[in-house]
Amino acid sequence: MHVIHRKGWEIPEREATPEHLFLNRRSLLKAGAALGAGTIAPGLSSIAMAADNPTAGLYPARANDAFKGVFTPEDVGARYNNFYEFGLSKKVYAAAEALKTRPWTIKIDGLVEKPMEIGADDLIKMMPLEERVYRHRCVEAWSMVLPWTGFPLKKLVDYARPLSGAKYLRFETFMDPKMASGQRSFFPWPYVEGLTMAEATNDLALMVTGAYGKPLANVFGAPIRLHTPWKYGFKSIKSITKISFVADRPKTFWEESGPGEYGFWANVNPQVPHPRWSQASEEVIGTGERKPTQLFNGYGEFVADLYKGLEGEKLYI
Ligand SMILES: Nc1nc2c(c(=O)[nH]1)N[C@H]1C(S)=C(S)[C@@H](COP(=O)(O)O)O[C@H]1N2
Ligand SMILES: [Mo]
Repeated sequence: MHVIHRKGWEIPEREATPEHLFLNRRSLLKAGAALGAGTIAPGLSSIAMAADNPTAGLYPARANDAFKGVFTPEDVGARYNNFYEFGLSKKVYAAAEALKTRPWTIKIDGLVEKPMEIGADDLIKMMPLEERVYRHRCVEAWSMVLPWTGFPLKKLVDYARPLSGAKYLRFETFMDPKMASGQRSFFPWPYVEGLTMAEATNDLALMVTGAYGKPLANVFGAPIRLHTPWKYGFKSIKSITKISFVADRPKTFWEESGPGEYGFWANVNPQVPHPRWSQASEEVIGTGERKPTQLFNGYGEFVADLYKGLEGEKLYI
């Protein structure tokens, strides 16, 4: 796939690059000089991956030059997460090791030419993987920058061959309260998210299969999750088992949990506060620094068109 190089997608170093990030980057660069800036040197990370992963050979994938940048170190990014299936704390990485990611199938159903079920490994092998460094902004007013591997969701939409009546995608996470202790709590499990067809086929919408140049660690939502970097992080559903093409707007997990606080659109906007806190700035995880939040998390020129004519909607909640 060819992506036109656009300067605006780059993450400049001046954007929150603390001392230890520089250090981390410098050692990465030294060790992987031949790879060039923005790519990931294999074998440097302290965080292990499953040895028996048949897709391991696909990593690191080719870097997408339009999305290079300085990212949050792995020992920070993989140690501060939201994954409510495994508890409400940010330190869920150990609990998330209970997630059994193989075998894993993804159901594609609803308004498609032919509903199907596909193995996650087969899907990942079939799709054109690339590395993209993306900003991530949680609705709780913190952020990080993550080096993902994945493929554009649009590729999966094309593969699914939706019928003309399909207006939305509805995503669902696994449901297994025995394995995932958090699913024994009062929330409306399983986790559900949704996008419009136009959002899903925007080039920024990424199906993520890896991070830090390796297959996705459990805590990031293995084996496959979504990232829509212009939206609050809760839209980026983890550990997907079902994608349905539907005519009506799906009711999401967070809309059901807190309808006054979380909506369908959830586009990042510093001027629209959460009912209980400001969204004007964000804490950069790992540095303690606060910086101003950007409209659409800085990706506005690429996604703002999606919302023309929808001004009456609650686009920023
Ligand atoms: N299934 C599922 N997906 C989820 C969540 C979750 O609890 N369960 N948390 C969301 C929230 S609030 C955020 S901020 C991101 C966190 O992604 P990260 O841990 O990879 O940074 O995942 C999102 N996707
Ligand atoms: Mo979040």
